[in-house]
Amino acid sequence: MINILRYAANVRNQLPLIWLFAANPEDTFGDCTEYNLHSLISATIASYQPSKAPDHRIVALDISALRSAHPDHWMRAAAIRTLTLDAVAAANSGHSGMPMGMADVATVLYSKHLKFDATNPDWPDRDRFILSAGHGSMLLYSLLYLTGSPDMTLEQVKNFRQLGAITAGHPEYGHAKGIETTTGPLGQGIANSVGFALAEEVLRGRFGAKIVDHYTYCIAGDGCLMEGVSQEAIALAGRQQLSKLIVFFDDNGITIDGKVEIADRTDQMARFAASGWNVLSCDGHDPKDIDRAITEAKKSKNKPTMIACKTHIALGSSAQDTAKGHGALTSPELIADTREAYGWSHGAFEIPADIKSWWESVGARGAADREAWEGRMDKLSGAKQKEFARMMAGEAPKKLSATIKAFKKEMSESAPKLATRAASEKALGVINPIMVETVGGSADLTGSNNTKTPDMGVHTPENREGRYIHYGIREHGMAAAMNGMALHGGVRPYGGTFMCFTDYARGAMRLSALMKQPVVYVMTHDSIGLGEDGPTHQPVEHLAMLRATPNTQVFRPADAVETAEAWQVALETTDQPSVLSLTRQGLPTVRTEHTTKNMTAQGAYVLADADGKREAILMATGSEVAIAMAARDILQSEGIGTRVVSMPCWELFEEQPEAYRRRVLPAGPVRVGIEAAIRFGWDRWLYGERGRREKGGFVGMHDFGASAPANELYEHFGITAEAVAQKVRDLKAGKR
Ligand SMILES: Cc1ncc(C[n+]2csc(CCOP(=O)(O)OP(=O)(O)O)c2C)c(N)n1
Ligand SMILES: [Mg+2]
Repeated sequence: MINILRYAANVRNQLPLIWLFAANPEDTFGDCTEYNLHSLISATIASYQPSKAPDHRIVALDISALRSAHPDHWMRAAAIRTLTLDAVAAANSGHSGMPMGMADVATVLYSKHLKFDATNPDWPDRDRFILSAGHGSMLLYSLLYLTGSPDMTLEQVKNFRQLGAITAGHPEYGHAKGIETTTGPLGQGIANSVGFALAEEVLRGRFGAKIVDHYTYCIAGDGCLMEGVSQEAIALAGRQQLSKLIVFFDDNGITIDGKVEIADRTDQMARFAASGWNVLSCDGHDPKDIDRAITEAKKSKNKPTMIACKTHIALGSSAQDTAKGHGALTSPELIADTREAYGWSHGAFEIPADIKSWWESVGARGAADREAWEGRMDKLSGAKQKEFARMMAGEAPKKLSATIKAFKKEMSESAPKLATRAASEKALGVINPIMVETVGGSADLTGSNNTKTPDMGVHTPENREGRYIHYGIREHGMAAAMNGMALHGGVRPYGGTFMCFTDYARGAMRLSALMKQPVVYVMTHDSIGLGEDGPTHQPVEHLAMLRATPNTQVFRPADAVETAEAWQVALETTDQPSVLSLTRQGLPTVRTEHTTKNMTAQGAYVLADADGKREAILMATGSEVAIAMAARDILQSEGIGTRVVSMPCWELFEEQPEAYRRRVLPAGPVRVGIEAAIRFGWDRWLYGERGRREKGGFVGMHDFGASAPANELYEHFGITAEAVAQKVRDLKAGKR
């Protein structure tokens, strides 16, 4: 009983509100007399301790005490703080407070722990540093400039947030080496870092600790930890016991709207601990305490570590500890006062030579480690060295092409009736054994997504060589982890869920595209063809959304042959993600004549040409290609010459030369697009590409689906061969 009351009091974390769970207290409290109950409540109230420690930030910070406690450290960290103030002032925009608050942690991390070599920023066995709180980009740019990273000149820092500069508002992968991932959408970086750490484990499993042995460090703020994706990432990292992942929580108690308290009172340390993490805390402005915490974190054997760093946002300025400190501090008086508080008498963007050279020595510290690593690499057999280099470069093995050709031949000859999700599994069955860098997985739909092949082994702490990851029901976390894996290099991640739940993964899928990462999304159950699970599970707008996303290739293969071709293109691609939109329901083989050429690589092609005068062109994708073929039979029997164009990948077709596109889609015939999805996007092929408005029609979905057997749904929504034939007749008769 008393425990119930204590629990109620503590959960509420305030003077106890005591809830009685039944109208009649005796129902709940058994033989408690009124007196007993009263004294129990009194005892509980008396023993109640608020679980939250008083916020030390309320106490004014004595900056001069910080300065004098560690004078050298202070000035080195102040270099980050003042560069941030100067760059934000020059841009008249940006975020000053986070770098000012985390400068001490970053200084200790870079100078005492981070294994990196500033002049060789892409050395494979470097520690990774992920700035999840991407709005604090000036922290990263300052560190790269100070340590002597070749790309990050002072000129670039001065051009913070300007067109063409590598110092974008938020760190963008590809702008400068040392920016390990694109961050800014909060929560993505911490979720990427789980992928980085997973890739490291998989590669260590394959090549051993002499070749792959580094840490992944990540700075995440209150915002990152509030985003849902962080929970998916934290839980996955805890389960996988990623002990080489160390997350610094910038525990400053402030976000844009004010104190964190206005929206959240999560005990973050308890939360991480509950997900299987090692949790530590430190005073984020005391270099000794920071060093202690990192040293301790690195000893963790089977748990990732979170270090809650108590910090003050916009440290040393009049905006310290306030929401104002989050954003751009541009007032000249504030900047002057802050510099004075720091004891910094140098001009804007001016770093005294002794401080710069100290930072450069930090940047050079890792050269010996790198050389030692290169020595160990040289001792590997030539074949292993080649394999490592190929995998890190993201090159598919030469054997892939021949393997796919043989598979296609077999499929064309046996012409199975197969769902494309099952065809995908069959294709993976021949791909995975020869492409050992693939790391597959699913968000708890392995049996439905058909993503696992027997050779892979399940990745667990006990089996680091395993290449299959059970991501749990965490689509967003899976996608973000796959980004991290792809960015780490050396592995080729693919992962599955139901196509409808691309929505749940969307935040990270967009970043795969923006960062040009060749992640493969295996999205099955891709239309009303999934049947009885109904409209909640039947995607209708998702193809349009994915096709609207720049730098993403969306494949909707029609049969086992196209599925294998799509896999080949996806795995040979190095600079964009691929989405495979696959069916639940069985489909006939439409490519019954073997071609060695990868037809899907052209995006669209003539599958069956018109007999006689060409009067109609039917364009279809995926499961609707077979419907188009059946419609062609009807139309040909009526003497209407009909061509069927299979369009497994619009993006690739768009890239074809005009002459090829004209050959596939010549002017003249009526055109019908057929796809069990909404029409959005189809007008380009119906009206564009030499098409005409009065000669184009669409057979597909116009609204959400319904729960029923698939065949009935196709009839109900009018996606049938007869409906297509009728559309052609109508268009030919001038009816639209
Ligand atoms: C997904 C997402 N939502 C919203 C934002 C806008 N935003 C940028 S920073 C921020 C507040 C973050 O607070 P915190 O992580 O505590 O950073 P601090 O203020 O401590 O620097 C918000 C809401 C964003 N960048 N990403
Ligand atoms: Mg904060």
